[in-house]
Order: sequence, then C-alpha cells, then structure tokens
Amino acid sequence: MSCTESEPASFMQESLCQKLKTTVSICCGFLLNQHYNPAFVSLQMMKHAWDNYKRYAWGLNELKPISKQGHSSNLFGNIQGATIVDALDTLYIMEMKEEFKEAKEWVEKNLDFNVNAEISVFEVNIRFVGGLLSAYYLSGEEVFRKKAVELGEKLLPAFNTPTGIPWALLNIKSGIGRNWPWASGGSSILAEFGTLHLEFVHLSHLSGNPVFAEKVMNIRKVLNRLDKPEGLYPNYLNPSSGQWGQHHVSIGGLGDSFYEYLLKAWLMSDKTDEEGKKMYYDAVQAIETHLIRKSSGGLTYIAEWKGGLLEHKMGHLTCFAGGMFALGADGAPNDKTGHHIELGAEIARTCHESYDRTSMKLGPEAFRFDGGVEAIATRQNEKYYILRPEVIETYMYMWRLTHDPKYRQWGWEAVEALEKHCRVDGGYSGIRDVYNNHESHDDVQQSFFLSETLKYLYLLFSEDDLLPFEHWVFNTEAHPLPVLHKDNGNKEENQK
Ligand code: DMJ
Repeated sequence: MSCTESEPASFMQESLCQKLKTTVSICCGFLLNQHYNPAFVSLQMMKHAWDNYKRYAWGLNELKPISKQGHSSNLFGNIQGATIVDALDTLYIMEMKEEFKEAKEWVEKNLDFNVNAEISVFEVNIRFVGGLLSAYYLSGEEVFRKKAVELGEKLLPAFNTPTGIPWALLNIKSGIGRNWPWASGGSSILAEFGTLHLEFVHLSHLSGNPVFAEKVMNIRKVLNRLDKPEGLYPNYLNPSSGQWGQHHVSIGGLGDSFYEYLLKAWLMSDKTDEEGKKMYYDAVQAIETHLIRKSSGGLTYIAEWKGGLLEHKMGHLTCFAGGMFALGADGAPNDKTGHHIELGAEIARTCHESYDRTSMKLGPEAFRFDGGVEAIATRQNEKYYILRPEVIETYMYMWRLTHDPKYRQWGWEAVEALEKHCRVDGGYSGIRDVYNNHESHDDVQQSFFLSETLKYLYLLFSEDDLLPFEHWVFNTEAHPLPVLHKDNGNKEENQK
C-alpha cells in the first residue's frame, strides 16, 4: 500500500506522508494502518525530539540539533536537565513508558538544586517546579513531590523585598536577589511575579506548609492596593517602592501569563477564588476597551499600550490569549459567554493568518497592523520562529471548546510546516526568517517544544477526556495541575 492509496482524514495532506515515508518509515507504515492518526504523528515528533536530546545532550538543559551538542541557557543558572524535567509529563501522557522511566531515574540521581546558581525565578518555577508537580500528580511518584517542594523552598528568598513582590533573579545558594538590569526603574516584571500562583498554591497543598500560598496571595494584595491606569496593569512594578514603573501594557511578552494565572487560579480553586475571578474579568474588560482593535481587513488583534498610545503590533506570545478568552468564556459576567468565545475565535483566526502569510507557514515572533500591512512582520528582527507553542495552544482550546474542525486542520498545517522546515537529523530547530524560502536554522531545540508545542498538538488530536478541563488546568508551560475540588481535597490525582 502506498501513501496515495490510503484514505487520509479530510484535513491531511499527502505531502507529510510522503516525507514521513522517506524519513520515518515506521511512522508512515503506522500512519497508513491508522489512516494517518495525527496524535500518533505528534508522538513520533516527540520521539525524534527526545531521542536526539538523549543522544547528544543528555542531562544538559537543551539540545543544539544542528551542531548536535548541549545548550545551556543562563535562565537556569547551572541547574541542569531542563528538557528532561519539562518533558516528563508529555512522555507520561503519550505513554512513552521507557523514556519516562529513564527521565525519572535521571531526576532521582542527578537533579540537584544545591548549586551556586543565579536563576530566573519565573523560568525555574514554570518549567522545573511546574514540571515536577505535574509528573507527581500524573505518576504518583514521591520523588517528584519531594524535588518540587525542595526547589520551592529554594525560591522563597526571592520574596525578601520591602513589598514581598519577588525579585526576577535569585542566587539559590546565597539567597540574594536582584532584578533584570534592563527593567524600567529596577522593577520586577508583571508576567514573572504574576506567574507563580498556581505552582505555589500546589506547593502548599502538597507540603502542608502555608508559606508558599501566603507569598502569592500577598502579591495579589499589593496589586489590589494600587491604582491602575485605565484599569490596566503596567508590566513593571518596583518591589521596593511598590510603585509602577513605565506605563507599558502588553498581553504578550512581559504581561501575558499574569492574566492567564488570574483565570486559572479561579478555575484551579474549583471556582472558589472570587478575587482571582474578579481581577481576571475586570482586566479583560479594560483590555477590550483599550487594546483590542480590528484591522481594516477585518482581523481582530491585541495591540500594546505605551502611556496611552497604541503600538499596532501583536507578538506570537500574545496568541495564547485566544485560548484564554475561550477558556474563560463560561464564567464571563453579563451574559458575555458567547462574546468571549467569539473573541477567542477571532484571535485564533488572526494568529492563523500570521502563519498563513509567511512562506514557511510558521508564524513570526511579532506581526504588525500598520504601514499598509496586516498580520505580517516588517522588521527583520521579528521574523524568527523558535518552536513556540502559543498558536497551537489556542487551536487546542478552541477545538475542545467548539469542536470546529478547522482548528484541527490548522494544527495539521503547523505539523506539516514543522516537519518540513524545523525537523533536522538531530532534532527540531527554530528558524531565523519564516518569510524566506530557505531555512536558516537557529540551532536550538527549546525545552518548551517538548513540554508545550508537542503536548498541545497531541491533545488537539486526542479525545476530550484526556486531561479534561473540569479536572485539570495547564500552567503556562503546559504542565497540567489538578483542580483542587472543594469536596474531595486529595482525590484529584485519579482524574486522568
Ligand atoms: C514558555 O516558556 C511559556 O509558555 C511562557 O509563558 C512564555 N514563553 C514560552 C513559550 O513561548
């Protein structure tokens, strides 16, 4: 039987099959038997990414798939193994049992936080704490719980500031913190200190120590005491004075996951966290009024706000908001459920356009709606794609919440583009210019490709009862955390 003789699902293209047939014959054989089962394709992609990481960069943070060696980002100081910890739950969910076992053994023997390292509190929290928590909840293996709590304790000195708003950077040996030198007026960053809530609530839940939850509840308190310009949250907040820095508002980089965590804190609390709920819907109201615009070509986008002036640019990172609006639709006040779903659908469409308008059918880092263009990057330094998940993440939420088949079709287009342009012998690489016809690879296989991009693809093509939304919320690195049901405090581990 050949690829062309099989009966592909309606949204499949032959080209991938042909490519897989030559590059991954076992996969293509399976695809033919299963009528191109796309969840299985995501699994094969995971296998390629993981096997190459294992072969060339085992134990290091990330893989350089062209030069076939390890890559260490200074975001993790000299904590090692980011790809292993970030990938644990994806391996588990995809039932890659051998790989999960070897990853667990590495964590047991080698994951060490007693190092002299200055780390990003945000990155270590979302990838390491989040990854360990999910691995624990999914597998029930005690080692992950212990490591998560141990790491959480190492992060606590970051909160030793006059306001309790944590530092961005922390030396986990000395406990000395500081902020990014580039941040406005020595400020901490909204998306960084606002993206600790889910993990820290779970750390208290699992350790019995309330200190973690107290730290993140205090962040809320500080924010609620402050005046917000036009109801918006600026990206910069000084941890000493408790005052805003520059009035720059973004739902993409520097702001994004703060909003995501307000909504998910409410959902994860089994809808008891009324404060999180109110903060989320109030913020969305202000975002709609001041940031969301429609282009003359009819594309809805979320602009950036700089002291009252709009920059008509949207980042790839901002594309997660489509999924967020749809996920929050159910609880929207004033009968606005349909409106929030529609907003999610419009953002998904715009982000799909940002992919479709490139040569490679992969989205740029940022795209603009000015100077006669719509959903296109105009600056050379905004044309790259680093295997980011946000657009596929939004397709996954939109699919689950609407079952409109176009979201699976768009996800499949992304699979084809990833296979064609990002897959190399040594793994998957980012691309420097998605408008070019020839790939210039950046030679980094980001750990979030395994934790997020491939997991969201797999979920997009799986049944809704795999990690159902009533029982799980995903942290911003796609690590599933159980909803803390009010009536059965500790049974959430069994709801997979
Ligand atoms: C991930 O680490 C997380 O999704 C984060 O919230 C934003 N950036 C990357 C992926 O693009």
